[in-house]
Amino acid sequence: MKPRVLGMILAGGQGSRLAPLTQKRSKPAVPFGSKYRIIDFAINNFINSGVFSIYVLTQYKAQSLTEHIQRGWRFGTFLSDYFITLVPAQMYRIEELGPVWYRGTADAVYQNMHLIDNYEADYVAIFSGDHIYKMNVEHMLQKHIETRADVTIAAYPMPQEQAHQFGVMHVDANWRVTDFLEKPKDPPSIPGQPGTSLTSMGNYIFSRRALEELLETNMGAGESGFDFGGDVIPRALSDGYNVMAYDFHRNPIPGQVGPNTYWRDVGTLDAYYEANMDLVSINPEFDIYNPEWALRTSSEFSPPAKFVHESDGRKGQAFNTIMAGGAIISGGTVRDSILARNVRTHSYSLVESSVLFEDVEVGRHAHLRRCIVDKNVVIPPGTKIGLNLEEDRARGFTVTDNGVVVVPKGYTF
Ligand code: ADQ
Ligand code: ADP
Repeated sequence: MKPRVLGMILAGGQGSRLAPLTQKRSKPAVPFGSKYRIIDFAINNFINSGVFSIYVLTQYKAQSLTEHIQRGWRFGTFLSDYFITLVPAQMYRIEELGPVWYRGTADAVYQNMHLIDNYEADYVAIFSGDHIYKMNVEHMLQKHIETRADVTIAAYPMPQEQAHQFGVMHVDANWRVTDFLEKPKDPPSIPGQPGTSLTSMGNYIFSRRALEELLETNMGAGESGFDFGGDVIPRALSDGYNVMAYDFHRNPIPGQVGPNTYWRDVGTLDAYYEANMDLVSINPEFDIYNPEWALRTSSEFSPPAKFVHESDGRKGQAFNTIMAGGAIISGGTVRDSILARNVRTHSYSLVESSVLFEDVEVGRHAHLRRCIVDKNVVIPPGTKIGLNLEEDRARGFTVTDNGVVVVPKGYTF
């Protein structure tokens, strides 16, 4: 019999370091790469790995995420094991716990243990909805089963100077986790690999019984805090559970040659911007065109994209750019940019190295460089953004450490 695997995506994070993009939506709902939302990558990882029973746990500012999932992600089948269902914080255990929202990642699962029971899961794959990557979850499950693990943690070797933002593990020669430190100030390196630390990707596979014991016995008895990284994993180690690390670099993706190395947290505006720019580089590190690992998203209606070349010589043109349906480049130039649905750029405008969200209009003679423009912004003719950062700060735009200018959703000039 095939094991029953339940997928749970943690999608409640505030993503405050991505503000203003997360002012009105949670991090997993932030648009990425023209057509996608960040959460789409996690959902595709499950679906492409044959995990079709998926709960998405939401909390903060979930409206945009809810609408995205409801519109776009439906299996439309009578098979009851095929579902993508939103699970908002709803105080399901109010009688026991009092009126509390999800107090952390592990609590989000703890408050929904009934879903795991009802599904009669053998394994529960609890994945973060915050990252851009491809991951074959089936392969990780195989390793979890082969090693008879109670918990398996996906592990990514990271430059040591960045590792303090993550959970950091020590493993033995068999990749058994011997120590786990959540966001240590001074992260240790991998023995024999100075300068590199083994970090947790925040993706876990639990055997059901271990998950129940760890959550019900410890958290339910008030013996543990509420996060997987800070509380449950260290607890699993001190209680003697078999905790294994899974080497992400050995994760095989159909249609992809070489080791799987691409995983981005996109937790800051600069990281988010760079990950977008990678997609329009000549040889992107992250391949969105691999037919063997389809990247689906909510398929909303939009008319075809269009380039307009006027008879007086005004050329609408784009280079090294990806754009979604409904975009019209009319007599202006776009370079090295990402355009979402229904973006309009007008004659004599120049858009360079920028990320434009849905329904952004760029007026005549406007010039944009290295900026992110959130949804529903009309940029008046002649406006310059990203050319004088002092002026951009004075307008109230966010300017990142690397000088990327972010225009918030619905901004009016
Ligand atoms: P953090 O980066 O601190 O560390 P965290 O804020 O705990 O991540 O969020 C993890 C995931 O859970 C995200 O997808 C987020 O959207 C979601 N989430 C957060 N709070 C939630 C809530 N209340 N309800 C539902 N979902 C919620 C974690 C681990 C580290 C690991 C990094 C990898 O603790 O050990 O290295 O992820 O990014
Ligand atoms: P996104 O910009 O992520 O695509 P939308 O603009 O489609 O999100 O908004 C999704 C939903 O979020 C809207 O239907 C609306 O109900 C809600 N929403 C957006 N902005 C606000 C706001 N400022 N206050 C309250 N609800 C909002």
